[in-house]
Amino acid sequence: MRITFCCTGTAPEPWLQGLCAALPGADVQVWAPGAPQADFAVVWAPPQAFIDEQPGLKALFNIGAGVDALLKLRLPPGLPVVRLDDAGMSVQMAEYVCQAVIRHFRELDVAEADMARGEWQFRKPRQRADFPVGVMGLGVLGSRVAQALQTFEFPVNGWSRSPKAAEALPGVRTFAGVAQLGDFLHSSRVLVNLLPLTAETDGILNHAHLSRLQPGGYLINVARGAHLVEADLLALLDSGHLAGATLDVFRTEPLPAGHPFWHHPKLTLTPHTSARTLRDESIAQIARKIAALAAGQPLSAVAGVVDTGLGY
Ligand code: NDP
Ligand code: OXD
Repeated sequence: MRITFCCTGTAPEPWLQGLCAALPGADVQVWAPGAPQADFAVVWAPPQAFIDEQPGLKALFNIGAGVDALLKLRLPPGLPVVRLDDAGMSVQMAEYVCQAVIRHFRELDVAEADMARGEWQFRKPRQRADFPVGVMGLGVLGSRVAQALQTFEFPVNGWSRSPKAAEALPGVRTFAGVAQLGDFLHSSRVLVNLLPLTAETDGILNHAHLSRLQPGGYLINVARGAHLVEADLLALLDSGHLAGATLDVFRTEPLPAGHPFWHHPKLTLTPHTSARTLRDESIAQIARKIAALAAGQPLSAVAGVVDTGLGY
C-alpha cells in the first residue's frame, strides 16, 4: 500500500515516521510532482496539481477538522474525503471557549487592566442567568463545548442544521435550521461559532444576525474568519450593542499589519490556536481508518467522512 503526504506548512518527517510505525509495510512518501500513484493521501491545503496527478486515490485524509480549503479544489467525483474526528481537538476547544466565556463574564480582563494601572477594585458580581451562551454548530466540537459550558452552570443554547433529540444534549436548549436562527440568537447573549465554512454559513456572523443577540452581546469566533463580516462586528462594537469579542480565526491569516482588529480595546485575539491538530492522536486515527479501508471495510465504518455536497 502506498501513502502520499502533502501538507502545506507542516514538517513532514515526524508524520512520515509516525505513519510508517502505525502502518508497518506501507510505503509512505512526501508528494512531489511526478511522484508515483498512491492509494491514500494525507493532506492539508494541497495544490490542485497534487489532486490532478493522483487520479488513483482511494481516499483523502485531511489533517484538520475543517475541509473548506480542500473542497475549493476540483476533486474527482466520488473521491472520499475524511476529516479529523476530534483527535484531541474537542477538549482543547472546550477549554478555550470556557476560558473566553468566563474571562468575559467574570470581567477578568477588566480586573487585569485595573491591576496593571495599580488600582485595586471590586466589581459587583454578575448573574450567570444573564449570560446565556449560544453555540452555533453542534457537531464534534460544538457539542463538547456546549457540555463543558454547562459544568459552569451557564444557560446553553445550541443551533444546528438538523434537529437534535433532547437526550443527545441534555440541558441544552436546541434550535435547528434557518427558521429557528432568529429565536436562537435572541435567546443568547454570548455567541460561540463552531460551524463549518460552507456556502450556507459564509458571512453568517453579519450585522443582521449579530444585532439579534441580547444587548451587551459577546462573540467568540473559533471556526473560520470568513464566517464573520468584519466591518459589521466593528460597527456593533462601536454602537455598544456588542460588548466585545474573542477572535481566533481571521479572513486573512496571519492577520495583516495595520488591520483595525490589532489594537481594538474590545477584542481579544489569538493566532488560530484554539484547537491544534495533535500529531500523535491524528496519526493514530488516520492509520486506523486507512487500515480499515485497506482491509476492505466499507466507508460507512469510518467516522468523519465528509458530505462534499453539504461541504462538511
Ligand atoms: P462537525 O461537522 O462535527 O459539526 C458541524 C456542525 O455544524 C453540525 O452540528 C452541523 O449541523 C452544523 N451545521 C453545518 N452547516 C450548518 C448550517 N447551514 N446551519 C446550521 N448548522 C450547520 O464539525 P466540527 O465540530 O468537527 O468542527 C467545526 C468547525 O470548527 C470546523 O469545520 C472548522 O472550521 C472549525 N475548527 C477550528 C479550529 C481552530 O483551531 N480554530 C480547529 C478545528 C476546527 P448538523 O449536526 O445538523 O449536521
Ligand atoms: C481545523 C483547524 O480545521 O485547525 O482543524 O482549523
